[in-house]
Amino acid sequence: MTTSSTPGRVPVVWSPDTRLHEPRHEIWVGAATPAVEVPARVDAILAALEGHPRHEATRHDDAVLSAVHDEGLLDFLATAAEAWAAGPYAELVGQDRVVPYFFPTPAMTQGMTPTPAVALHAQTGRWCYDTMTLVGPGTWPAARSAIDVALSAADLVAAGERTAYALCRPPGHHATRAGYGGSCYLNNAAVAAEALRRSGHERVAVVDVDAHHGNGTQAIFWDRADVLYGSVHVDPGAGWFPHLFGHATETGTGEGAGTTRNLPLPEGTRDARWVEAVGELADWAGSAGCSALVVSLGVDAAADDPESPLLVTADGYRGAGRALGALGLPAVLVQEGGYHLPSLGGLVAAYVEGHATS
Ligand code: SP5
Ligand code: ZN
Repeated sequence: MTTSSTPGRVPVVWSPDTRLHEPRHEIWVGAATPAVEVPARVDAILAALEGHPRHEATRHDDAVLSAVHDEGLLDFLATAAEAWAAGPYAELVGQDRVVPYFFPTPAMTQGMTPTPAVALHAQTGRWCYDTMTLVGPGTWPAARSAIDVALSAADLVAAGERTAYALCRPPGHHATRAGYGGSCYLNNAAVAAEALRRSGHERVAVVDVDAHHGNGTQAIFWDRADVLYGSVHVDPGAGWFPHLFGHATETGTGEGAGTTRNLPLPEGTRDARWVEAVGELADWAGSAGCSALVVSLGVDAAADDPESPLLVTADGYRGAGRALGALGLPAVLVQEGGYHLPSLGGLVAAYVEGHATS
């Protein structure tokens, strides 16, 4: 067990099983487009973090996972690919990815209590809220192993490491208690935060620097005072995913009133204002008396990222790392988005270096 850390060296926790998820496609505005959340992301990040000690995740039971997610979602994700393979879909449509076509929204049910759908292709939309997040044969083992990665990193921090990096894939911050979407299935960062709570930290901050708002993490902790959620992201009010959430007016409810903070930024923001916004979230988390930190480390705010609107550079990510590392809190860094394979690893390494040396 490590009880002291070498400055600048951050344990990198990973699992080879995170490569098993192959989404292949995203269905977007009715067309199948090539998936960007691909297994090669894992190897790009591992290569860039080669100088840091590497730890393979160990298996954890479902206790923390079940505290964060609805059992129905977990059962669906664990069994959907096999059930799909057993159905007529290969013959009917010639493809083996579970994808919804039917969504039981309030507009359809209009206050009536629906009887759960029998057909698998009609059940999927109960749990999946978009058409971009396909489930294949490797999705569950990968998503479940990403939870083990997050929990193993939280273990290292609980044992005295100042900072641990969790190479989670698929990402997680769009997954809600009972829903998946946005290329996310299980909420790795929320599970890490819950684990830190259970290891004795009375108040934990989750700070999310992914280009997109982490609506899942926000929803999971929306009414809780013991886990703060702060995010900097491209403004959903300008038309960006996740569309409904991430506005500055969303601040939490009940005991969680004031424990959510959103800093939506316009397209074309660039480093200076983006790093300043990360600093505002760091100040907020620091002054709220948090004793541990989870960073939802998406690097899709980078200029090279496909569709990236925020135009952040590696220097910007290094600056974000410095701002959050300067809090001096025990921290689990959880990988979220970031899709430009040639620059992805360098962006993660820049953040980790900034965080660990500040
Ligand atoms: C974890 C994370 O970063 N999830 C990103 C989810 C948002 N994706 C929105 C993509 C919408 C448009 N995609 C068009 C693909 C055209 N090739
Ligand atoms: Zn993102």
